[in-house]
This record gives sequence, structure tokens and C-alpha cells, in this order.
Amino acid sequence: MTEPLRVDVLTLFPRMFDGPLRQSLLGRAIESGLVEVRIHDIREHAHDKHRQVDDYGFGGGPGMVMKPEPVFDAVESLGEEPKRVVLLSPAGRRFDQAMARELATEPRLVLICGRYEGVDERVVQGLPAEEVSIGDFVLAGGEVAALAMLEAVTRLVPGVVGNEESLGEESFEEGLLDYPHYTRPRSFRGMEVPAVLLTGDHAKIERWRREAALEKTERNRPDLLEAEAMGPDGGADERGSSEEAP
Ligand code: JAH
Repeated sequence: MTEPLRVDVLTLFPRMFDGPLRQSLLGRAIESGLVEVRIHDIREHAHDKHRQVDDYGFGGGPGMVMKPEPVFDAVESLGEEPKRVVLLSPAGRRFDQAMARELATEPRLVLICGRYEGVDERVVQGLPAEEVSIGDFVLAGGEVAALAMLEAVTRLVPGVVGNEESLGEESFEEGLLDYPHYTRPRSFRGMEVPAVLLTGDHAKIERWRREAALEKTERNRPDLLEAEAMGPDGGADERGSSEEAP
């Protein structure tokens, strides 16, 4: 076996990871040694007598801000080896399947889970940490987002998902949503399995799936088709976001 992916998670709520890390795909990947996950309580790196990890935000405004020192201390306690440090944040770069593929090739990842109104910006600037968002919504903290990332990355580590074929055929791998799936019974509450799927004609089934995937994508995620039309760079130049001077 090659070196496992090692992920260190920094959090104020370490027990939120107990269940998920023992279950299902993540649990099996850890059990089989393909992925090593260590959960660290940031509060153990708060060294004042009140073990304070948050404070009032400079400039005023509601809510508390996570202090930088315990986060820096927690990261530095992990040693000198180079590692990619990610801060889960609604203000981050958007996580997607391409980023999951990239992260699955890293030897070590550090996931920092913020709480309160946010984390002192010097965590981003000074560690440094890359801010990553799993979607445009606000959670109570980064833990659930870290678990989502961890599962998306872990299933791409070679050996974790048994049928390597099934990885490539899913949503996003071809820029489209997945085609509809059916199993028994053939008739359920008046809804029939499309007859083409029962023919055994694999070329015909392939064409039907492609068309059904396109329809689903048009209906649920038209933005994916617009991105496709602009090419793999998302049409950056046409939109004028080129780095080049005019
Ligand atoms: C909320 C710290 N992209 C999802 C996401 C990630 C993190 C947070 N919210 C949403 C969050 C509060 C404090 C992080």
C-alpha cells in the first residue's frame, strides 16, 4: 500500500466527528489504513486560565471572533512537514469535484473549523490557510463542511471505493448531472421503469442515459451547461477577467 492520506482536523467540537468517522465509507477507509484522520481540540491550545478561544471583534459589530493564537499553536503542534491548510468558511473559494481530486493527491491536509462570527483574518494571512466553501449557505461552524469535504476527498483515494469504474461515471465527471437510476420493482405505484433499460441494448441505453442526464442538467443546473458552452476555462477571457492588460 502507498502512504495513506493524513488529515488533521482542528475544531472546538471534536465529538461532532465521532459518529461520522466510524460509519460507512469514511469508517472503512480509516479502518483499512488508506486514510488517517486525527481530530484536535483547539481549546487545548488556549493557554490562559479561562481557556478563552474567542473575543470581541475590533471595529464593533455583533458576535465574537475566534482568536488566532490557539489556531496557530494547534497547527504548529502538528510539526514541520509541509501540508495544505484549509479554513472552512462561507467566504471561501468554492469546493468542487476538481478540488476534491486535487486534494486526494496530497499527502497531508489540515482542516480548520471555525465557530462564532468567524476566525481572525490573520489565520488566513499568516499560516497561511486557504479559505474553502462547500456552498453558499451559512452553517453554525465549519465542522459539517469539513466532514463533507473529507468524504468527497476520501472516496477518491485509490482503494477506498471498490469499483474504480463507478467513480468516473458519476455527476460532474463529465460536466453533467448523473442519469436517472432504477431498480426493482419494474412497476411501482403506477410509475414504470423506462422500457429501454430492460432491452439489453447497451448502445441504446447509453444514448438514453446521455439524453436523460442532459434533461436533468437543463432542469436542475442550467449553469453547468452554460459553463460547458464556454469551455473548460469558463470563458474567462470573454468575460474580461484576464490578467492581461488591454
Ligand atoms: C459558519 C465558521 N460553505 C459552508 C460553510 C462553511 C463554514 C461556515 N459556514 C458555512 C462557518 C460559522 C463560523 C464557519
